[in-house]
Amino acid sequence: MMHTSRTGGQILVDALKIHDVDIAFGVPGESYLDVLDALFDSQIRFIINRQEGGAAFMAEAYGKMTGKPGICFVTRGPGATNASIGVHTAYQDSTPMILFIGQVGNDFMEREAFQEIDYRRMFGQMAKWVAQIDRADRIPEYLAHAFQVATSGRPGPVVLALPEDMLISRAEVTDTGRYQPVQAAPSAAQIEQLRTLLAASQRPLLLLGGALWNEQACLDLRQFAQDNHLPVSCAFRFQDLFDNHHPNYIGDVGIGINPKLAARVKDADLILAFGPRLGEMTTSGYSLLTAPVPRQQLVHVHCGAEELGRVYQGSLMINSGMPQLTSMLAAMAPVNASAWQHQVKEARAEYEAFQTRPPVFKDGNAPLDLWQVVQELMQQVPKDTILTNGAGNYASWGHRFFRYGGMRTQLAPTNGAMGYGVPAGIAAKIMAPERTVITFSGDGDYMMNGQELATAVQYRAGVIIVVFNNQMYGTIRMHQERDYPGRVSGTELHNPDFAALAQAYGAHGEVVNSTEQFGPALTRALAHTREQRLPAIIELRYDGNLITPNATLETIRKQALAAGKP
Ligand SMILES: Cc1ncc(C[n+]2csc(CCOP(=O)(O)OP(=O)(O)O)c2C)c(N)n1
Ligand SMILES: [Mg+2]
Repeated sequence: MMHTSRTGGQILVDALKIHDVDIAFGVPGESYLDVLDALFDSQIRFIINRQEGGAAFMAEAYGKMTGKPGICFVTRGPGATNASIGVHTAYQDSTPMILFIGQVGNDFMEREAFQEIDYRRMFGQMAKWVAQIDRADRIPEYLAHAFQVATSGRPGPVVLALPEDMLISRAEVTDTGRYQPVQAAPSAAQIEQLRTLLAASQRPLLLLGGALWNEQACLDLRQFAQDNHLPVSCAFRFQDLFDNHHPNYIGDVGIGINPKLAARVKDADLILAFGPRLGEMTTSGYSLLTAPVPRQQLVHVHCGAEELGRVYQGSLMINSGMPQLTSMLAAMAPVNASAWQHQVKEARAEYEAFQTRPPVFKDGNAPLDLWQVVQELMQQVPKDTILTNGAGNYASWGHRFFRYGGMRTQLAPTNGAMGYGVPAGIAAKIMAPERTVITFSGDGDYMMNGQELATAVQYRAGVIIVVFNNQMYGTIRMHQERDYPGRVSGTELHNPDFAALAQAYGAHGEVVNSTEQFGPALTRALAHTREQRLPAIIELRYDGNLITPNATLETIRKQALAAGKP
């Protein structure tokens, strides 16, 4: 219907409602006051963050969790530059997201006015579409297009700049309808071809990943895997696409991959890659599959046509969304699996063996056993618990030993962005207050977005943040010891008392120094977050020498020295 005259801000917020937006994240700026004013009258929950990096990560986590674009509002130059990390993450992780940026008015544009940036150039390489809305009467069109682009094909971020004078100008304009995400689907002939390749194989392996999965797609996929007795692996940081407790699940193909699983991927004669980008982390530096022509037969299914054949020439490449693929797979007549059926049990046994107490804790001397911490965690939390993390070596304790309960129990950045876990955990708890949310964070990692703890307290988001405090940027130190043994440079950290810090924010905080202390501390934190609806930090203080499940810093250094490194 034709509306009476509205301001740009009102037209924009009305469009958000039409496109089903319930929550937006952001940091305010005087550049978009009219939007803030329109939000005042709307049902949309506007979560105010403490830094735009936190806001953008929260919007990204929203997009990952719901499949709907995460909405983020920030101000000009300084706000936009802070938010850029979330845009990059959404791009590499194929997450639908829309970043709105208050922009200099058209009256001052191109003078390098206060905080002025041309966002088309700034975000050109890390967003699917960057535009500036110069006329209020075209807001409905731009918004419909933005939602469409963010969710169709390979999902990703869209950036829209909002000049201040445009936002306060008035227009009479008709609203659009709700956006409709568009995805391709396999043809019947392609499914038949896939079936023929599968029937002819001896050692097939499923590799799941990427965007656009939903509950039903995961169920249909499970049916297909069961019917055809297929071993199922998940790509780097997509470990929740298949219930890790299921007997067909055999592990994740990511950083620190189980060597036995790596051997299976290399030795497979058919890889069914449903959804993942076959990127550097998932292919162990393009080594599990040789580029550009893999040794294995490869069926690559991806929602973005441009991603198919980007690195690897598959035997069969299918452009499809995941529900479109899996509904057809669930209906496909199963093939005779007698050639590989036994491999599922073997591979599952290898996965379970890889999850037993690892070498660094075998002698039982460490006061705080991180493997035991994860075991205790799994005992105490429900199966649908969401586990989030950022980047750092600490993340491997979750990735390797935690069993993710299925869709959507993991929020983690495939682009390896530090500082992601805390805002993602808070956003998850805001979206799903009834679920348990645990964030794993390094001491370095926590400090990159720890300010969002104030957001968690403000909105009573009872997330439990486990800070792995080894007093260093451990990942970099590990590489340092490998390449420049004994020459510690730029990687040591002197940290605050994280428990006291938590308390200063009004959160619950505890320090854990020994294995026995963790269980009771977790029980208290769970009770606190449930009853008070406030966040909690559990700081794990442990020996920094314990850098990975397999090797200590000391052994890495010794090996490097023995190899004649400088
Ligand atoms: C935003 C960002 N900055 C820098 C890096 C490079 N980096 C990767 S891991 C890491 C250290 C992480 O330290 P911490 O969080 O303490 O975890 P630890 O490795 O010690 O377990 C750094 C600096 C990154 N991935 N992301
Ligand atoms: Mg650290």
